[in-house]
Order: sequence, then C-alpha cells, then structure tokens
Amino acid sequence: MKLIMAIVQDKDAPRLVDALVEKGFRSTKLASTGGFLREGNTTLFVGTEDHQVSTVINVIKRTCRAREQLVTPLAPVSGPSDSYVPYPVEVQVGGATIFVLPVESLEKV
Ligand code: 2BA
Repeated sequence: MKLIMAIVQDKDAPRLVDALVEKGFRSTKLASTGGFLREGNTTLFVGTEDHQVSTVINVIKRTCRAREQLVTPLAPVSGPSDSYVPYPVEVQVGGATIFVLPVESLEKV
C-alpha cells in the first residue's frame, strides 16, 4: 500500500477531490501553506494499493495545472538599500508536487 501526498493549488483542489471520488478513491484534504510564497495551498492524502498509484497520479495530472505567479522579493532587513529594486519576479507554481510513501499498515478501529 502507498500514501500519496499531493500539494496542489487551492483553485484545483475541489475538482481534484471530485475526480478522485468519481474514480472510487478516498482522500483527506488539508489546508497548507507554501514555504516560498507563504500562500495557501492544499495537501491531499490518498491511501491506495500499489497498482492504483499511477491511476491517482494520472487523475492529478489531468486536473491540476501550472500557473504563473508574480512574487515581489522582500526588502533587505538591514534598512534601506540603494541597490534594492522591488521588481516582481515570475515563478511557475504547480500543477502538483507529489510524494509517494510506503505504508506499513492501515488500521481502522
Ligand atoms: P511554495 O513553497 O510557496 O513554492 C511556490 C513556487 O515557488 C514553487 O512551485 C516554485 O516554482 C517556486 N519556488 C519554491 N521555492 C523556490 C526557491 N527556493 N527559489 C525559487 N523558486 C522557488 P512548485 O515547485 O510547483 O511548488 C508548489 C508548492 O509545493 C510549494 O509552494 C510547496 O508548498 C510545495 N512543495 C514543492 N516542493 C516541495 C518539497 N520538496 N517539499 C515540500 N513541499 C514542497
């Protein structure tokens, strides 16, 4: 058995959960925050059998898409600097960051 942890954009999360339910997969949705942008994203846990992992990843690929996002770098902490120009830079976020972890056991009590 595997645990799939998928970090996706909030905009894609509802469609992804619906698509997983439609295919018969259970999931748990957590509100999370990216360490770089410090903005909200969604982490989904999906526990599934090994042979179903590629199906789940395909559902994620079909449902989540990459988007460009502008980030304005923070000003230096040590006071005003002549060399600092706060130009926004563009980063590409998503479609999804997916971790696949082995599961030792699943107990439901
Ligand atoms: P954030 O950490 O907010 O990162 C958002 C996007 O900013 C990233 O998109 C990437 O394009 C860019 N980025 C992140 N760190 C960077 C850095 N040090 N320098 C330059 N650009 C950087 P994604 O790679 O698609 O990641 C989306 C979200 O997935 C991340 O949000 C984070 O919440 C999660 N994530 C990505 N890689 C991870 C990892 N190795 N471990 C844990 N979480 C991860």
